[in-house]
Amino acid sequence: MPRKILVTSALPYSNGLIHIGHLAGAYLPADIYVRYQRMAGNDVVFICGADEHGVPITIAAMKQGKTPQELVDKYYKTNRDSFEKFGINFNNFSRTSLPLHHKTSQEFFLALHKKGKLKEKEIKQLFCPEDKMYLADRYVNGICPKCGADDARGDQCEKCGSWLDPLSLKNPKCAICGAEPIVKITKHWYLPMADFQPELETWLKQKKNWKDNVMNYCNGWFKEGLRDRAITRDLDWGIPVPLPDAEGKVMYVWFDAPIGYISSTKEWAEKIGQPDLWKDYWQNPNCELIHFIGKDNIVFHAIFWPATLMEVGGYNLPTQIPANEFLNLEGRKLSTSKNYAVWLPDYLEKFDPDLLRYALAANLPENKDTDFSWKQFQKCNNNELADILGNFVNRTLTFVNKYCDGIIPPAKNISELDSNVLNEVVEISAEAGELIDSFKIRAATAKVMDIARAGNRYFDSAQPWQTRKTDFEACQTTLNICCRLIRTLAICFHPFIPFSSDKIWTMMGLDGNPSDEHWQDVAKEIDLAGIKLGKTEIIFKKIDDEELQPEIDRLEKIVAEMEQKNNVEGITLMPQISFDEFGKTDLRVAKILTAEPVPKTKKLLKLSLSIGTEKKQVVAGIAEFYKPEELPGRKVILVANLVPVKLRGIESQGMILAANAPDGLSLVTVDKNVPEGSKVS
Ligand code: B3M
Ligand code: ZN
Repeated sequence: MPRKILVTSALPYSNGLIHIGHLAGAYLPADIYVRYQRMAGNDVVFICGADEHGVPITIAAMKQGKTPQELVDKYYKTNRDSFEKFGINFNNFSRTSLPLHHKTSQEFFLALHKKGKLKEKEIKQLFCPEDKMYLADRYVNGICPKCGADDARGDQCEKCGSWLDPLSLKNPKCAICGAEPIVKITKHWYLPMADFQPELETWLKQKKNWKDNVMNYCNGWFKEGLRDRAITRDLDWGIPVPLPDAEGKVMYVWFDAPIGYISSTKEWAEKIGQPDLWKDYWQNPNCELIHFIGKDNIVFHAIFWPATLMEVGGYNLPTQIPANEFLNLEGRKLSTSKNYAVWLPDYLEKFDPDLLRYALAANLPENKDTDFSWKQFQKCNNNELADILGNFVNRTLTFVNKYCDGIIPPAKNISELDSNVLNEVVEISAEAGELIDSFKIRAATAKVMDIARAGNRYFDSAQPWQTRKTDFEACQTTLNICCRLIRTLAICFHPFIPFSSDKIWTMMGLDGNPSDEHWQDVAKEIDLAGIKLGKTEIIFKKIDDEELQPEIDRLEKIVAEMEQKNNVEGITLMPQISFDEFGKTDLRVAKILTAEPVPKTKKLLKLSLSIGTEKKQVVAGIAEFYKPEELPGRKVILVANLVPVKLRGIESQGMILAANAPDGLSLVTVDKNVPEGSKVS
């Protein structure tokens, strides 16, 4: 029985271009999965679209001097085109500004409202007297009430990772004009998440094969207890709240965005002339729902979205959420604002899509953050695609052209060596399929390359260059088998490098397309004898250092600029203090005993430290730069006499010193072996 599967990739905001981090997180793995499932005979619909609402859009529009509509129109087209050129094979790439999506979202909102699932609350909110608007989310900046960082946004502090209430910001300023906001009363609608928590927990507990990152994250939220979540905003860009007393209110972007998966499916069904078919993917309990996302979207997909679906009722809940970790670039975090990224349109102007598809697939951040570097990209191309896969195809087809007039020769007597390799690749391809099916796409990539390795080994052992002279029939058999292996390779590589797999297929003179073949039939006994090869060429050319140097240079220049900027900024010293004032700070050498993540935050670690006779507990914003397991045993500098504060409900009894490096924090440590508790002055 074929499975029915609806696959989604996170809807990218229409406020910027697609970069390699996006690709590795939510798009490439989904595309590989989808292509494989189709070849495995399953019924798959692959849905995406542009996320066109919310403050990320309006702020970007303002910065670029455009209206939100102009901005989203621009990025919708560019992003849709680059996905297509990169071979991301969506059935539909919709947009959330479409009337169909507005209608669907309003139906969701009304359904919740009618069922009495929404809470209405009058709340205080910041309002800019100059711009005459409420300052939702990122429209206000100020000092973080938790860690004191001076550039916290209304919704979140980047420094300590806390989710904030804009009213709690100290010294708040309008992000548009810098004016000091006033407080006004406004009404909003909330999802009472605490009411939904028991049902959500029960549902999530049944998910036995979900990834640890997703489960841990959700359990962290549950442990703290879910709280009311506002799903409306006072903005003029977004989906109007469909209630009579809701003038000027729109839906919060994270309320409407996931509904975009449904409206995109509806749009697809309409486009193919079967307007009701979407129901078969959303309301038929036999359909699996799989959301591919990056780790920053976990809470929205694994908690808020399922809650919405449950409370509205009648829809399938996510079957799987294979969230990926982050991809770094040349050892540093990507930064879109600093242009430190590899942008898809730029890449596609210079290189083939398949090379990046392969390099990323071989290095997906499935269980931990991984790093993309141009050197690794070059290695993947030169040492694997060209030297292993390309070499096997090339040497085989060259022999067929040279010694068999370009016609695949017959296999007469199959030896043990021949049948062994045929059996071996059947096994490898089955294993690769299982790996993809269980979202281990990185391992699957290595597996399919093993088929080409097996091919090369076989070619070397069978020595057709010898048998050509001594036993031509044996030589023909070898080449026949090699051609079968190439057919298998074209099929198995199709999900990963579809353009090259099509090319190989055509070079082999085969009819149709490798994607029309069944994965299970890779080793079907088809005798290719008699088929005339198509025009052959080298599929993967080596990339030399000179070709990559401009890319490496571009990134190094950005790093240098970031460092320079840091240096220049660092020169503005703070006001002078006296010796006495400094002397009040009790700095001590402290040994880290344990370190663990703080639930529901990305940035905080809870540390316990020893200063000799005493232990201290500190909550430090270093989780993005240090893994908990690498910390115990390290000696750091502790500000030991700070008044304790509570961060995320956890007492922090001091602060550890760290330097602000351009790509993150670097802990200050001691040079020699100093006993813990030693005074630092
Ligand atoms: N646009 C956030 C992001 O691009 C958001 C995803 C929506 S998925 C429903 O990270
Ligand atoms: Zn303002």
